[in-house]
Amino acid sequence: MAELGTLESLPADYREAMTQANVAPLWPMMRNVLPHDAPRPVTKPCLWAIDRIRPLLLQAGELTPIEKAERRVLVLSDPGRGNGAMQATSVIYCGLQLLLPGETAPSHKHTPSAARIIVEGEGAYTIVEGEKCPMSRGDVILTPGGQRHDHGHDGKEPVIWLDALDLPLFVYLEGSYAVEGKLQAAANRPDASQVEYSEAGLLPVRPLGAPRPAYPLMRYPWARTRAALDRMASVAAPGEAVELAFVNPETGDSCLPTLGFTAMLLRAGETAMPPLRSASAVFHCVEGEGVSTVNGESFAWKAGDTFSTTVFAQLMHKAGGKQPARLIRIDDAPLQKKLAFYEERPRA
Ligand code: 1HN
Repeated sequence: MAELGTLESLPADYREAMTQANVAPLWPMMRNVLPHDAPRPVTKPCLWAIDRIRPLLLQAGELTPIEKAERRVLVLSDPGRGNGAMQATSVIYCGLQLLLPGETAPSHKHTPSAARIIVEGEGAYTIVEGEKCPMSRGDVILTPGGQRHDHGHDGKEPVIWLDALDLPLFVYLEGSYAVEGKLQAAANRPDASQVEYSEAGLLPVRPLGAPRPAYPLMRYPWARTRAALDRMASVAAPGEAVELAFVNPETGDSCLPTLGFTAMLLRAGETAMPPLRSASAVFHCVEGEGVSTVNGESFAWKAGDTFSTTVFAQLMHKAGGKQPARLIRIDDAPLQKKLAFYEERPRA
């Protein structure tokens, strides 16, 4: 393939004239945006160990009252983009949020969509469009774009959760904003979606013509997810992946429009070598421990830890030898599928 011309090879007065005219030559920049054969990720894989971040988060609880924070969060900043980057990967924002007993985080709604994975503590809840969703470790709770939400805490211990949002996409689209509102009262049927969609394959019957809710299931309790993983593991062949997707039970689509969530189980000592995927991903370990290798770089993780992987990463996960490891994977595959370029390639 031909070498493309450089900027330096152009006469200085020509370059200056282009700058004055607010134009620039494409050819010196072309390979930056169209590398050959596969994207060149900006993202650098990273491990965010809960033991390192938890004390800082609790300290934030002392340093910054909730009234001064609105959301008390330490953002998981991609080292490839530099500290302060509000991105864990290209499309995925993640942060660890702390709510202390008695606190409330004010009500708002915004264009980006969110899901929370509860890391520790009991007694907190989030109210999403009137539906009160209790929070327990490992639960996945949705806050789809445009839906009002606030958080509260009736318990006795700090509660920490991992927020995942498609915020970077909305910022890029110049489409990110929030509308503030008053704290919500819980509706008369708390956690209703959880009750209505409690069994796979069984859906509530609605009158003819009644609209199907866009987001029928708001909370995926860990107890159910864990039991489903364990049932799968009991029939899966050794080495066969045990992974379940969090989906909209009415349509089978991903639970949020742009971000996908799956729960995976690795049996004690088991190794998984997934295909190369065009989607970027963030993994959160709910139970157990293990090691993941991302393009040859090793990250040892345990319950509460979170790590990121790049697009088309060579991945290997290995669970510790004592107990199964249970992880939740967040990725941007649903967005890539909507844009019709999601791809999987066999491992080299
Ligand atoms: C947000 O609304 C929450 O509601 C958490 O808890 C983190 C990060 C950026 C933008 C909105 C929440 C957020 C956020």
